[in-house]
Amino acid sequence: MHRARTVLKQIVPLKPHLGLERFAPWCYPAEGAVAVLWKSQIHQKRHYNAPVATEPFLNGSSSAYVEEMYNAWLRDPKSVHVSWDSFFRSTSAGAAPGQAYSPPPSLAQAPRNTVPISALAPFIGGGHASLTSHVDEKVIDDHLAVQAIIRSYQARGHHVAAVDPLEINYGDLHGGYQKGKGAPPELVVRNYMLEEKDMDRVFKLPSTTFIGGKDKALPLREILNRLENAYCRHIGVEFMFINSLEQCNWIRQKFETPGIMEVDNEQKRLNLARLTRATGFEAFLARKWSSEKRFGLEGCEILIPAMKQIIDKSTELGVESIVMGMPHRGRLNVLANVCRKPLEQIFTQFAALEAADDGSGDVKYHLGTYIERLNRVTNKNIRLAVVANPSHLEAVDPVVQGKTRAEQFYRGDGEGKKVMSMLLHGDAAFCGQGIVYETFHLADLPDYTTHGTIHIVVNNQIGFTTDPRHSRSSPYCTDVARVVNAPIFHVNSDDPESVMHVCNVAAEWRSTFHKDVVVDIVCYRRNGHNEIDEPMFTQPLMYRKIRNTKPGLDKYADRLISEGVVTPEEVKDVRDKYDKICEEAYTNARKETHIKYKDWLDSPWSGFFEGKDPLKVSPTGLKEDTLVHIGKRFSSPPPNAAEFVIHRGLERIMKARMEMVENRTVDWALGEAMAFGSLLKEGIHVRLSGQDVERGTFSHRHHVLHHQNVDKATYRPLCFLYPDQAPYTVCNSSLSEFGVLGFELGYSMTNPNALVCWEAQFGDFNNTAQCIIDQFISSGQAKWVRQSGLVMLNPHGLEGMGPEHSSGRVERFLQMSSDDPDYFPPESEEFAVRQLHDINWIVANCSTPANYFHILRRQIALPFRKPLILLTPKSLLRHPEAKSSFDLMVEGTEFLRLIPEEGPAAGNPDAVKKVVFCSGKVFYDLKKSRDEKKLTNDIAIARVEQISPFPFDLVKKECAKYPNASLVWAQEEHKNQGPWTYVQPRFSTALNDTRDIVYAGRPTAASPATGSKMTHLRELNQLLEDALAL
Ligand SMILES: Cc1ncc(C[n+]2csc(CCOP(=O)(O)OP(=O)(O)O)c2C)c(N)n1
Ligand SMILES: [Mg+2]
Repeated sequence: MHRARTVLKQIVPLKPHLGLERFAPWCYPAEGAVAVLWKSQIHQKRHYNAPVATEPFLNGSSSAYVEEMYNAWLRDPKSVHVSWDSFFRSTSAGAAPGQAYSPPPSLAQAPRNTVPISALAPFIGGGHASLTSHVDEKVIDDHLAVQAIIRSYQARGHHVAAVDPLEINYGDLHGGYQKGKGAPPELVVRNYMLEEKDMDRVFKLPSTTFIGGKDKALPLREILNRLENAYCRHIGVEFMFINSLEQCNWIRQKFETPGIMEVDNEQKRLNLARLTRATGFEAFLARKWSSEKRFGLEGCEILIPAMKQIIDKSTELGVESIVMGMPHRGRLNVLANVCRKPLEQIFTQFAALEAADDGSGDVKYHLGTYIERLNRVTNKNIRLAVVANPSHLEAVDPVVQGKTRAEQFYRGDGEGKKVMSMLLHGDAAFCGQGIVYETFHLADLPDYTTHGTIHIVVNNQIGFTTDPRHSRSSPYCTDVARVVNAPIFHVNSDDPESVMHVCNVAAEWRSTFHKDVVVDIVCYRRNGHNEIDEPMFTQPLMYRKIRNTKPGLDKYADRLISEGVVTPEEVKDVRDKYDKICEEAYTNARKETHIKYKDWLDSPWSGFFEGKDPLKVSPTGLKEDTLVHIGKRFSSPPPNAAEFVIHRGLERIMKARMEMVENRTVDWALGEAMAFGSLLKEGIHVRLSGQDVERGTFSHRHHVLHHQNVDKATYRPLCFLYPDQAPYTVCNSSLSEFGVLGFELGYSMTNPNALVCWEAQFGDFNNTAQCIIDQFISSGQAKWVRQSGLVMLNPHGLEGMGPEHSSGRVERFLQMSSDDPDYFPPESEEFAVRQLHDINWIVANCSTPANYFHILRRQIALPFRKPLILLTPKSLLRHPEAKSSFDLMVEGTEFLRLIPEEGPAAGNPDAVKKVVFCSGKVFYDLKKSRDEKKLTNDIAIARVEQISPFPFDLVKKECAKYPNASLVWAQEEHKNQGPWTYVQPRFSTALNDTRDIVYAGRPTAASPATGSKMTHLRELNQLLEDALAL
C-alpha cells in the first residue's frame, strides 16, 4: 500500500506544473473558466481561509481507482489492461508519470480492469477498424472528459449548489450567469474541452454514477441535466472524501438515481402541516410573551419537520428510542412539536410560578424532557429524551452519547438498532467548540460507540453577532465531521422536500452503516440572537435581505397551492387549528399555580425511589467468604491457564495478591477489586473508564491480562467471578477528559443500579473537563432534578512529580460543595445520611483500602445517588502500611468518615498536647515523623476521610476527647489550595468557636507543586516540623 501511495503521489500531483496536463488535462480547466470562479469567488464570497477550491477533484475516488488498479496489477499484472500494465511497469522502474503514460482505458467499465478501447466504439459512432491511434486519443479524451465532469459534480457540486436561502454565501458563485440557480451546464462543459456540438453525443456512463438509471449511456446534455439536479440544486452533497468506495456508491445512488427525490402529495401535505405547527408555535409565543427570551426558530422552522422525518424514518427502520441533545435555538419548539410535551407545561414556564418540588431550576430553554408516545406515522411506540443542557454550547454532546450508549448496553442493543442519538448544533458552536471534535472521536471506539449519530446543524450563518468569516477557518462549519468520514448534506432550508430527502438519507445511512452523518440546514435567523436583540447594529445588509425574504412556510404553501396539492383554504385551516390548540393550552396554563421541575426530567428512574426509606443505607460490609472468593478469582490466571501465557511480572503480582488474600489483607487494587466484584455479584453493572485504566496509570490494577504470544487475546478476571454476575466493563478511553467524563456522566444517568467510574490519569488533568464538573456534576441535580452516582477518581498527592502531576485540585471541588460552613445539622442517628442527601456531591480522600472499598460500595447502598469525587493515591498504592485487614471489610463494618487516633495517645487523651487533623496520604508522613520523634503519647493524629459533607459530629467528638490539646490542620497542599479553606470555618462551627485550629503546611503558591525534588523534600520536612511542633 505504501508503494501504491508513492506511485499515486507521482501520478496525482497537486499542482499542474508537475506535468499533469499531459496525463489528465481535464483536471485543469482553462483559465477564466469555472475553476477560476471557484478559486476566486468561493474564496471571496465565502471568506475561506483554507484554499479548498484549489484542491483537484481527482484526488478523491479516482485516485482510489488508480490505487485499485495498482493493487490489482501488483497481484497480477495480467488482471489489468495492457496500458495500465505498461504504465505501472514504467513508473515502478522510475519513469516520470508523463513518460510512463500510454493512454489507459476508460476509468470505469465493467468488468473494470480489462476494458479495451474498442468497447467504446458503439457510443462514439466509429467502426472498430477506424479506431486509429489519432481517433483513439480524441475519443478517449472526450470520454475521460465526461467522466471528469461527472466526478467533478460528485466531488464539487456542493460548492455551487444553491443551498443558501438568502443567496448571500451560497448559490451565487456564478453571480454573473444565473444567480442562485447553480452552475449552468454549458459552463462546466466548456471547461472540460467539450463543445456545444458534443451536447447530443451519447456517452457511456461509468459505473461510478447512477444518473442513467437503467440506461447505460446518455447524451451529454442529459448527463449534465441529471448531474445538475442531483448535485447543484438545493442540496450540496459532500462525501467524496469518504474512504469507502461502497459508502460513496451508496450515497451516489441516493442522490443520482432518476426520480429519487420525487415526493407524493401526501408527504407534501405532511411537510406543510408540520411546518405550519413549527411556525405557529413561535408566532404564538411571540404574540403572548413578546419581550421574553425564547431563542426562537424563525428562519429555520423546517428543523421541526426535519427532525420528525428522521424520527419517522428511523422508527420505520427499527429504532425505538432516541436520545437528543440540542442548544437553546428552537428548543421549546422541539419539546412542543417533536416530543409533543404538553403545551401547558411549556407555557407555565413563562409565568413566574413557585416550584412545587426541590431544586433551584434552570431557564426554560435549557430544560430536558422524556416522553414515551406512539409515532402516528409508523404506528410504533417511541421514546424521546431531550437531555437538559447548560448554556455551554456543545457540552451536552458527550453526555448524550454516554446516555445513549448506556441505553443500548442495557437493552442488549449491540449494534445500535434500537437506540440512537441525535445531536443538534449551531453553526458557530459546531466549528468553534473543541468538545465537538472530542465527541466525534468517540464515535468508533468499541466501548464508546453509539453506532452512528445523526447531527443536524441549524446553520443560520451567524453566531450571536459574529459572521462565519470571523468565527472559523474551515470552509464549512461542518468540516469537523470529516474526521470520522461522515457524509455531510448541506441543504437549503427553504426547500422542504430537499430537506426531507436528506433527512431520509441520513436515517438510512445510519441504519445501513451505523456511522455518523451530518445534515447542515442552511437557513437564517429572522430575529436577533434572541427576541430582544437588535441585529441591524451588526449585520445591516443581511437583515435587510432577511426582511425582504418571505417566511419558509409562506413560500412552501404558495408552491403547493400552485401545484394544486392544497387550496388556500386548507392552508388557513391548518394554521387556525393549531392556533386554537395553543390558545386552549394557554388558558389551561393560566390556571396552574406551581411549576414542577420533575416534569422536565430527562432520565426518570422509574421504580428506584418508590417504596424506599429515603434515609436508609444498606450495609457495605461483606461476608468473609465473599471477600475470599473474589480475592482468589481476581488473583488467579484464566481457567485455561496452560495455554494463556501471562507476563512474568504479572505472575508475581498475582501471587502476591493471593498471599494477601490468604493473610486476610488487601492493598488498594485488591480493595477496589473487592468493591467492584461484590457489586457485580449483587447484580450491579460496573464500568470503569479513563485513560489507561485497564492496567492502571501506576501499573497497579491489571484488570485485563494480555496473552504474551497471541495478539489481542485477553482475560478479564472480574468478568468471571460468578456465573450470574452483572457485566463488568473496563475500558481505556481516548485521550480526552471533557469528552470522556461527559460520556460517563451520561452513562450514569440511565440506570441508578450501576457503578460508573471515570479515572483521570492524574487528578491535575480533570480541569480540561471543568465544564462537565461545573455545569453538570456539581449543579445537575439542583438545576435539573437529575441525580447521578458517578465516581470521579483523581490521583492526587504531592510526591515531587512537579506542578502537573500532583494535585486533583480538591479545593475547587470543596469550594463548590453546597453545605453551609456555619451550620451544624442536628445530631441524630441519621446525621450522616441526611448530610449526604442534602449535599450536591461527596468529596473524599481515603487513606485505607478498606475505606475506599466501603465508599465505593456505599455509592450503591445509598437510597439516592450523589456524585463521588475521590482523591486517590499514587505512592499509597504500594505503601506497606496502606493495607487493610478483612476485619475492616466484613459484615458490621462501614465507611469511616473520620478515622480517629488509635494509638497510645488515644489511651490517655488528657495527656495529649496536640491533635493533628489531616486527610489522605500525608497521614503516613505525619505518623512516621511523629513516631520517629517519639511523640506517640503527646500527639494524636485524626484523618478526615470524607471531607465534604463535613463530619461536624465526629470532629466535635474527636476534639472533645482531647480537652487539653491544641488543634492543627496539616496538609501537604499549599495554603490557598487543599482542604484548608474549606475545613477551617467548619472546624469553628463544629467546636462552636470555643477552640481554634491552626494551619500547618506549605505557604500559598500560584502553582500546585514545585518542579524541584529538593524543594519538595524541604517543604515536606518543614510541614512535618510545623505540624508536630509542641
Ligand atoms: C461555550 C459557550 N461559549 C459562549 C456562549 C455564548 N453564546 C451563546 S449563543 C452564542 C452564539 C451561538 O451561535 P451558533 O452556534 O451559530 O447558534 P445560533 O445562536 O446562531 O443558533 C454564543 C457565543 C455559550 N453559550 N457557550
Ligand atoms: Mg448560528
